[in-house]
Amino acid sequence: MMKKTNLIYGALLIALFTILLTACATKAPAPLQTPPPGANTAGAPADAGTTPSTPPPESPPSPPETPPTPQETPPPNPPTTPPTSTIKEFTMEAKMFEFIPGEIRVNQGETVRLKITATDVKHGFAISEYGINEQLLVGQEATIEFVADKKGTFTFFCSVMCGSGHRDMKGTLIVE
Ligand SMILES: [Cu+2]
Repeated sequence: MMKKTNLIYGALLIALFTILLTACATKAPAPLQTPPPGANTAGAPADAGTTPSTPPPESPPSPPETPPTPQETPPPNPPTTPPTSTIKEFTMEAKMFEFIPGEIRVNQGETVRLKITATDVKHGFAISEYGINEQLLVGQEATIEFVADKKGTFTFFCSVMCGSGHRDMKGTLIVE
């Protein structure tokens, strides 16, 4: 009895396995085979469609890369530098009882550099509005530098008593 039962169970198990295997084999191949044809067919067109569409996006990026922009940037820099370094330099003489030249004309924002030498006695050079007041020793060139940031006409004058005409020892600074 036992042996027969075992045999029967064994046969049933084998049958079940066979059925399962067959079923799996049938089902497995079916799905696998079906997709391939469909996938290939659909895949080819899909890829074809994707491929053409991909290049266009890449093309647009290329234009943005245009180097012209960087090249245009350099020019602005050079022009900016010159104005900044604008210095108006004047060599002047101070003597009884005048400054030579007696008139200095500059543009607003320019840096003014005055090189003044007293040739007879000690004098001074002052511009009240710019807070300038320097002594000018005989034979020694004094350098006075300032930024002409205030527009207008200003009087520069001798600030060291140098004689009878001292009060009339003046000149004019014009900032336009
Ligand atoms: Cu003086």
